[in-house]
Amino acid sequence: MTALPIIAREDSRARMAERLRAVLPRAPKTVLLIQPLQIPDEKIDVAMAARKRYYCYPPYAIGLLKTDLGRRGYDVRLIDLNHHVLAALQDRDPATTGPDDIRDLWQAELRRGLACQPDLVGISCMFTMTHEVIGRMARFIRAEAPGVAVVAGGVHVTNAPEIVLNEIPEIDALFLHECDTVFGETLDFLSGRADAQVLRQVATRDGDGGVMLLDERHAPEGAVLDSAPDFDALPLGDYSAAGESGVFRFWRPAGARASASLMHRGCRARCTFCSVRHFNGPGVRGRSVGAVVDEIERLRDERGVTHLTWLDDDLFYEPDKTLAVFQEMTRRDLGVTWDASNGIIASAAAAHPELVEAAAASGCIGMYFGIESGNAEILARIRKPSGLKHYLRVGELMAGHPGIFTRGFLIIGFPGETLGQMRDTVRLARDMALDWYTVQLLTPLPSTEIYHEMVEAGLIAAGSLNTEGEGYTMFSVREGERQRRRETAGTASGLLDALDPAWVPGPADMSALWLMIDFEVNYARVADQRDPARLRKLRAFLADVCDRMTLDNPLPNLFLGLVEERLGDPAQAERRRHAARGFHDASPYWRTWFERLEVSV
Ligand code: B12
Ligand code: SF4
Repeated sequence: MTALPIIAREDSRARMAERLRAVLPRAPKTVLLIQPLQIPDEKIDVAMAARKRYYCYPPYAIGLLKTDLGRRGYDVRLIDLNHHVLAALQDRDPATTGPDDIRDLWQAELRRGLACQPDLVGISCMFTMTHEVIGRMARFIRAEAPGVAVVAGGVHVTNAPEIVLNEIPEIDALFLHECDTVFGETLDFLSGRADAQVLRQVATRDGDGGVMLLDERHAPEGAVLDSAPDFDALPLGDYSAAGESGVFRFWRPAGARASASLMHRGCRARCTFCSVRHFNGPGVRGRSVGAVVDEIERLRDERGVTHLTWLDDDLFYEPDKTLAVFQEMTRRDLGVTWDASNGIIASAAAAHPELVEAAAASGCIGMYFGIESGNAEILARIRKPSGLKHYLRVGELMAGHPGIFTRGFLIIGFPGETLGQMRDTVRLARDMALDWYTVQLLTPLPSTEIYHEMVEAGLIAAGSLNTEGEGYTMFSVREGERQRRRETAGTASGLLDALDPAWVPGPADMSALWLMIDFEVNYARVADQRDPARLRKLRAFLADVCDRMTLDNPLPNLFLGLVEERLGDPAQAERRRHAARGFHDASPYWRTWFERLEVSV
């Protein structure tokens, strides 16, 4: 996969104006905005969809665009193909539903959307792994409605505009970075209501085989940021019945209806593996307290939402304002629970225990912390905004809030990372003692510093999206799912035979390492746990893993058996152990691993 060179990263508005007039409609009136399916048809497992394992977030981005375009007088329709397909799959028989049926589902819904005869279709593309999907959608739109212009916006197209324009000829132009007003201003320009001065954050082909791009930025602030998304007739209150909104389903009140909200844009940090700084620019911009809490109240009253996940990258930025939001939620007695599935910066939580206190009082039931590594040298190299002492402090702090389920993100496989450094991560995770950890393999995202570093080191190819294969590739759903495919294939490596701390494992060693580290930071700790409050959290989590997330995995069943026994339920304990024995005996993969991990079933 090669990127087109950007021939003219030019600031000539006149030329851009001319090109946009050539490829986009004059005086557009009706605009169709699409949240795409987030996984390609053939990668969707229907049984997993029915267990609500795929993400199903409200389409916040296109909701905001509709608010702005509506104010400007455009007729805007929204369709959410991701929700549409996932909701439809809840009632399908996995044995008889295949990729063709999934394709038929999104195509029928897209055809229904096109019936409004839009002048322009806008596709949202957040993720690099959605690249292929948006290509298919653009081709379908071109075939169904040949005269209609197609544009796209979002994080992926911002990170890799030349690759998108090169590989998806059906997309006419791209909108980069945050487009709360930029998209509307461009439509106003096309309609003759604004002059070319408004053009920015837009890319298109230059007509000579290259790409032209106006990258002058305008980051939304103030009243624009305070706007709430207009979700039109989308059935927001039903989204969590079709998939995941936030990752704490097992700890939310039963029957909760989950949605999302946003307090801040951007992040104070600039971790080398993360694309937030490139996308949102430096600094953090926050909404006003009233705008945030009013939005939540309306979601509850008008859409029946009872649980929220924050979309923020830096929720605890502006401690006073964040505190005021939590206090206002408590004062209004909203009765809405919430989680921070995206992660909180540990040093911010450590410096502001009052925020954690107020969070708990305002309905927080789950927090993730971005930890990544337990090795000080790696943390400095990746520019993590927290250090080991912050992590340990957060561990102590959160132990005082047993109602909040705490999780930590860990990453292994940084360039040059040794086994000894990974062991530091295991040690830190154990000392920090959060409730559970998610271990991920490093994914080099286009536009990030680590991506360029790895290209220079020859670890990945320049211009590659790394969406497929066994090396440094994207997570399609969760790393656990990729692991499950390996289990089925029965490929355990002989990694445990080579335990030199100075050894730098390569991509081929990562699947075995992932399993070992997951075992060490999570399951091995269950055996030491005797505190009833912690055990109840583990029971809720592990039951969700066994009954919804991975149905025939002996490890969580075995440890859930232990938890049930400690909580005084011998019948459940035996049921889980029996299941664990069955899954273990049926799988050569797990028999090998149980032996290596020295676990007896
Ligand atoms: C919430 C979130 C999620 C949610 C989903 C949100 C959704 N709507 O579907 C969930 C939990 C599902 C998720 C999952 C993942 N995520 Co995520 N996520 C985010 C996060 C934190 C916020 C996104 C958001 O809602 N922002 C708020 C809204 C208002 O902004 P916006 O969506 O960007 O929209 C604006 C512009 O993009 C633009 N725009 C958007 N669409 C369109 C369309 C048109 C036509 C136009 C004109 C403009 C436009 O205008 C909008 C208004 O300003 C971002 C970080 C970030 N700051 O972007 C990471 C981020 C997008 N995620 C990222 C990653 C890596 C992942 C995962 C791979 C994580 C993992 N390891 O599993 C998965 C991938 C899921 C998959 N499909 O396989 C990366 C993506 C990088 C990349 N190149 O792919 C980001 C950037 C974070 C990072 N660390 O770098 N994520
Ligand atoms: S703290 Fe999180 S969101 Fe901020 S730059 Fe680092 S990884 Fe990205």
